[in-house]
This record gives sequence, structure tokens and C-alpha cells, in this order.
Amino acid sequence: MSKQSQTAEKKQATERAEVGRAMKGCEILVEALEREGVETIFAYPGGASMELHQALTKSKIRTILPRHEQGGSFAAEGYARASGKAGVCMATSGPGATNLISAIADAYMDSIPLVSITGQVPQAMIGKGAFQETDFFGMTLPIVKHSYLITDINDIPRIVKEAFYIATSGRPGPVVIDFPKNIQQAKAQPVWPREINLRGYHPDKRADDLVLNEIIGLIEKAERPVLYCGGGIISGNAAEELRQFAEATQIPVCTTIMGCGAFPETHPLSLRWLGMHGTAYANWAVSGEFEHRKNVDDAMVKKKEGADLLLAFGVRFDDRVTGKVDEFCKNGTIVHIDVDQSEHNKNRKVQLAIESDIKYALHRLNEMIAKQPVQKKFTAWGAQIAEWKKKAPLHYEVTSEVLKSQHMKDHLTGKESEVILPQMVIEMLYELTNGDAIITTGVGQHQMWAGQYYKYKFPRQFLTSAGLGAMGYGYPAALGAKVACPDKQVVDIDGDGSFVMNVQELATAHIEKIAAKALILNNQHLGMVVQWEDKFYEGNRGHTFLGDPENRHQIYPDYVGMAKSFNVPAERVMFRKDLRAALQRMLDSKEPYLLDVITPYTEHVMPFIPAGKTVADMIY
Ligand SMILES: Cc1ncc(C[n+]2csc(CCOP(=O)(O)OP(=O)(O)O)c2C)c(N)n1
Ligand SMILES: [Mg+2]
Repeated sequence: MSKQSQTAEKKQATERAEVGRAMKGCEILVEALEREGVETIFAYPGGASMELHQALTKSKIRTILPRHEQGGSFAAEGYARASGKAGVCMATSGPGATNLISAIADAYMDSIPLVSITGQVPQAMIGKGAFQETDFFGMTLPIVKHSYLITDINDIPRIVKEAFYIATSGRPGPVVIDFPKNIQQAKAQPVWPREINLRGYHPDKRADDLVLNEIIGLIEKAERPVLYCGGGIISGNAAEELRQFAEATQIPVCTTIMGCGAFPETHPLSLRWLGMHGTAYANWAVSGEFEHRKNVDDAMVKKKEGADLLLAFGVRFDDRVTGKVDEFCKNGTIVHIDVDQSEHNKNRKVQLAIESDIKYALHRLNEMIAKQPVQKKFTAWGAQIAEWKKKAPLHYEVTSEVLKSQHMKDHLTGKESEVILPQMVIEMLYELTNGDAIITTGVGQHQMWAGQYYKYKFPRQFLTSAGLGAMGYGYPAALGAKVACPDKQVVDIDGDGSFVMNVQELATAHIEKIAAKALILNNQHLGMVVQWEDKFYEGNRGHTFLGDPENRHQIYPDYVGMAKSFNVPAERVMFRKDLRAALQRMLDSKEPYLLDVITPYTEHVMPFIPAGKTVADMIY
């Protein structure tokens, strides 16, 4: 473009823009947030961001004060995951900003639209080692979709508009806006742009009909097709299109953990989720059934073929899903549709890679199929899957391991039949909530059981830190989800280790009247690490006990006492006979509530494919 026409275009854009009254930089930023439709911000103040808080006090935006920036930023993510809108968090420079890093990394891994605003020291102090100065722009570069350091007050309206557009469009992700204090205090007349023009960023990708036709051709030729769907279906709002497509073609659907709820898990075509702790039948359907081998050096002996066509939609072949990637769907043709081209052939080489918005691709496929229905019937394949489902359902029982455990000796002598297994709690919660609650989790065994024993029926129902696996995510995320969906029952199914990492957010819940529930599956251990110790280190405990070693009879710490000190009602359950009524009291509560359920630490999450191993190494 010539310089002349560039100037003409700029002039035109300015003419189209709206000019506001003179205000301070901090006020411009807050008005820009309002213009983006932001209703809630999770923000913790400090020297470099108090100007922004002053501006927020005059805004209609609801400012929620978390008790730790990590809690605030996880809450913003929970809000984003539950609502589909961008979550917004804010912190001061230095330690406030660094406390946001886990959530930014989490949003990056799980493709969550998160806008993080940080105060920065005045421009003249940048690079001088000023009090509470960190190079937040530099520090977050590898974990953002995009970032800005504001250097000119006149850029604020454009930057905020771009930030929200980038965070929410295409493959969503986190955007950082670092905001020096002197610009917050300066004054200018904002120019509000009506549109944005980002050179080189065209997120609206659409597959062409030719390639979509090829998919239909592959389906007609296949004998054993499987849909493998991820979080992209949810962020792309394509769940309805997926259901139509699966029903029209009768192709069974497995999802990733990120994809839980993308396809109703109560549907006959659902294989639930696959991978390390996924269902045996989902893993077999994708990679085939093998004789279980005790030794990884033994040959893999195949019993039944898996998928000959894998339709990987909005999914990224994460290692917790694929295990040893060469053995993942080894003999199948793989079609990968993703809006982010950089995922194509990254972890797994595929035969057909298509860059497209998944909602568009599925919508168009459905139109084509409506005109010309798929002729192929997958009757034999359906029967094979039904057989696998029957052979290896998710299951649990009170094992002799549990009965012999220290847990029983410490707490249940003479009342052995009253022991509560974690899986029972989740199944009961599923029943009592009719499967309609929004569930958040910490990270560990409880997270996997929450995925297995609660069946997810709709998108944005299961909010979990999947790619990053950040303990402490559950309760703050539940607060964010409850703010986004006040009419929904929101329950954080948490571990004792994970919950205590952000326990301070009980204060936020009480003060802000956010009735999110915390259901702690308290095994007094870092259960998931214990499971690996049992499996790979002969049960040698490497700092995985969370209780008081000098008094094992006492549950430690006292979560009920802790909750009560925050004025959050709470109770503890040890015996099975008390569980149902206690869960009901928790669900009936109109305010936040903590239920501490004591469970044995001896349970292992099953099925289990050890990291980097194959479906032949699966225990189920
Ligand atoms: C912030 C963070 N630190 C450490 C880990 C490693 N880790 C993964 S699961 C786990 C145990 C979690 O214990 P708890 O929350 O009690 O859940 P449980 O497995 O007992 O259900 C640990 C330590 C992690 N995922 N995140
Ligand atoms: Mg635990």
C-alpha cells in the first residue's frame, strides 16, 4: 500500500472513531473495559495499580477482591470457562503480577480467554530495578497469546479492544496488558476505535467443501470410525453441531478431559474420555485391544482392531491422551481439524490436516450429509464397542487394601462397613444434582474421579486445570463460575492438598456472597503422588503425607474450623450413613459451604496407562 493511501485510510478510521472527554489513563482503561462488556473483574490492588482501583470505584463493573492474586486469576478463568466470555483479572506490579503467572500459563495450555492487566512502575523507572519492578511482558512471553506494554496513553482504547478480540477469537488464549503508573496518571482525550485491523491475524478459518467432501468419502470407506474431540468443540461453540454429526453418521465419540461435556456422556454413542485415566473402551476403540503385557519390553499382542478412521476435531494429541504417540491409533487414518495450524502434525503425524473453525466445518458437513446421507452402517463396530463397554466399565469396590489400611485402623475400627470411597461421593453428588451442576476440581486423584463418576451433559460444565494441572485451581474457579452462572449449582470437588493452596478464597466467597460449594475428598495425602509411589517406588513415601505424623488419629488440618473462621458453614463426614444427608445440606445451602469428606488414601485411579506407555500396558 502506498504511503498516501495509508494516510488516507488512517484518516478515515479516525473519522469513524469517537472522541471522548479528557480523562486519566486509568479511567480510559476502565471505560475501555466497560465498552468491551466487562461486568466483573477480579482485582487485587497495590502501589502500581491503585489508580485503576480508584477508577473502578466509579465504574459499574463489579470488582471482586480475591485474597490472593492467584485466586483472583483462577477465578477469572473459571468465569471465562463457564461463560465463554473473556475473564478479566488485575494485579499490581512485581509480586502481584508474578502471582498471576500460574493462571496465565493455565489459560495458555487450555486455550482460555483471559485478559490480565498489571500495574507497572513508571516508565522512567523501568529497567532501574525499581521497587516492585519485574519485566512482566518479558516474563510472560512464552505463555501468552499476545501481550502489550502500554507506552502511549493514546494507545489504550485500541490496545484494550485488540486484547479482547485476540483473547476470544480463533483459538482463545491469555493476553497481558502491562500498564505503567505514569500513563495511568496522565490525561488525554480517548479516541474510541470502532473496528480493529490486525495485520496477519485472520482467525476465521473455513475449510473448503472439497476437503470436507473428502472426509465424507473416508467415512464411506471406513469400517471402524471414531470421533476424538477436545476443548475446541467447547470453545468453538460446536457441541450441537457435533451431536448432529455423530447421530447422522452413527460414529462413536470419545473426548479428552478438556472436551468433557462437548458430547453428552449419557448418549449411547459416548465412549466418555480417553487417555491415561480414561475408559478402557475409549482407549481400545482408538488404538485397539491388546493382551495386557506386564513388561514394556514384551511384544504387543493385538486382540481386536481399533479405529481405522480417527476424526480428531478441536483437539491437540496431548501426551496424557496419546501415551506413546507412535502406538496411538497406529493403523488408522487420522483427520485433524483445528483452527490453530501450529497443532497440525505437531505431536502426531496425520493423513489429513484441515485448518478450520470447527463449528463451521461441522455445520457444513451436516449440510452435506443432510443432502446426501452417509450410506455406510457401522453395525459390527457398534457391536464391538458395546462388548467392550460391557467388559470394562468404570468400577470400584472396597478392596482388602482399603480394609487393611492405616486409615481404617485410625478412624473406622469396628465400623469398617461405614468407609466412604471417593468414587461413591461423586456418584452420589451426580445423583443428587441430576447431573446438572457445574463441577470444578483441584488436581490429583479426585480430579480424575470427578471426571469419571460425574457424567457431563453440556459444554462448560467441567472446569478443570487440564494441561497445566495446577493444584489450587478448584475453589477460586468455582467462585468465578458461580459469578458467571449464579443460577447454577457450582461444586468444587477438591483434594485436601489442592484446596489448602487457595483456602483464603473462602473469605472472598463469604464477603462477596458467592455460594460456591467446596467438597473436599480428604485422604490426608497427596493422593496422586502416593499412587505413583505405590506403583513405581514400592510405596516409599516421599513427603506425600499431609496430616500430623505425631497424631494420625486426628484429621489435620481442621478444614471445618478453618471454614468457620471465615464465617463459611462447614461440616465433616467420616461415615457412609451420614454422607447423603450431608451432601444434601451442602447443596441446599444458599451460601458458600464446605463439606470435608474423609476417604482412604489407598484407592488408585483406574484405568491407568503409565506415562509414555501404550494401551497394552493399561491396567483397568
Ligand atoms: C501447584 C502444583 N504443585 C504440585 C503438583 C503435583 N501434584 C499433582 S497431583 C498432586 C497431589 C494432589 O493432592 P490432593 O489435592 O490432596 O489430591 P488427591 O490426589 O489426594 O485427590 C500433586 C502434589 C501440581 N499438580 N500442582
Ligand atoms: Mg489428597
